[in-house]
Amino acid sequence: MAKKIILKRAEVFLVLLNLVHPFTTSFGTYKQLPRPFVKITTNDGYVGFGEIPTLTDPAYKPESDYYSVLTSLEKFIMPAVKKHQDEYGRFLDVEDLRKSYAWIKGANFAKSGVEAAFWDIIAQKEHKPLWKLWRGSKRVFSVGVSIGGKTKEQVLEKAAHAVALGYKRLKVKVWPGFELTAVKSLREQYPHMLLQIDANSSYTMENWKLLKPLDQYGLLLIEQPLYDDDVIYHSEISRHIKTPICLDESVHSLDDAKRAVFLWEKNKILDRLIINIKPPRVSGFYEAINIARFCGKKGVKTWIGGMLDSAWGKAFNLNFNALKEISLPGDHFSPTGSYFEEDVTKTPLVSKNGGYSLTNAVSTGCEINRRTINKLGKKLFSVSF
Ligand code: OSB
Ligand code: MG
Repeated sequence: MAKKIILKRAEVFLVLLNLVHPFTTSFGTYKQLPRPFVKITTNDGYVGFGEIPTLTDPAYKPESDYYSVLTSLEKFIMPAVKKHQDEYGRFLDVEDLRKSYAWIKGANFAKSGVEAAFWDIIAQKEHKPLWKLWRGSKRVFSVGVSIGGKTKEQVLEKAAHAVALGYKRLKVKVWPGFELTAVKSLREQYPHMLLQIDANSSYTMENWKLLKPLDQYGLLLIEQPLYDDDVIYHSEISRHIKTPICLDESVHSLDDAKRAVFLWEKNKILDRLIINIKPPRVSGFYEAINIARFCGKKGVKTWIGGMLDSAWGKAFNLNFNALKEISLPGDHFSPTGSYFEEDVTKTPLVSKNGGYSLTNAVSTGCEINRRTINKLGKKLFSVSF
């Protein structure tokens, strides 16, 4: 068990990350991503970092933009954490931390950054890699990439790059009218590749039938075709599409995952449900682990989604991938080498032949470069305990 944690200081930085190649989804194209990083220092000298993989606007989900994350952190979450320490003098574990801000509705992205910094500290205190702390057992696994291109040519170019780098699974961003073009051209080029699509909520109950012809292309899954807050209509259209539906945006908690399983089970199509577990979307790794275990028990496949995270965030996700319940390759790497012109870790994460091997190094297994955080970032506020 973790020894108790007494906080000394919490700081929030906004780090400006520049993408090497623009990334396009159904909701927009991103080039530059300002990212909040939470830095926590304990009274016995441990320092933990947590990245909050926000975008510049709330087009993916409410509260996934950095403006709202910074407000939630400054006005509500940090004061709640401080109040807990003022009252009890310490934190016993991650559950204790989560209790301190449990009354705050939503703000999952913001909460996840504080929790990640806490996990980093606990792993260091216990001198363990995160994957061991989380009782993971798979040290080697395949990884995938997410391709966000505006045109067929851009998609094929990124895919060629990814395939040359050895990645084992391609996911491509689609929207109404682009689905067949993207899938057909990728399938022609790569008949045996694990292939899946992500619609990021761009279809409606009026046009979802555009997805039906995709059944003949042997896709692993169709990710979040409908509304970002919907589970019910997704379960309904899943009755008419053979390819499994994967939920991303609409799962915020273990309860949401349970509700989805309930509906797909009721329709007797549970083998058509897959869940993308994105830790920041569900408030952090604690909840993410519980979702993975629940889905594992139900036989529902899961994988780990990314948010164009820096190498620091990706390293947390790679450790999470060690859980035996995570059954499909995650979005862990950029299709074109590295996502950012300059990243925040001292050494880059390296995939060999489309796989990743976890080491016995403490915490994430890599070191954050504090000089880069200071160079690309600005300290916005801090709390002293
Ligand atoms: O829906 O998975 C998504 C990026 C930004 C917002 C939403 C999503 C994505 C990705 C990126 O697909 C995956 C990655 O980080 O490699
Ligand atoms: Mg997605």
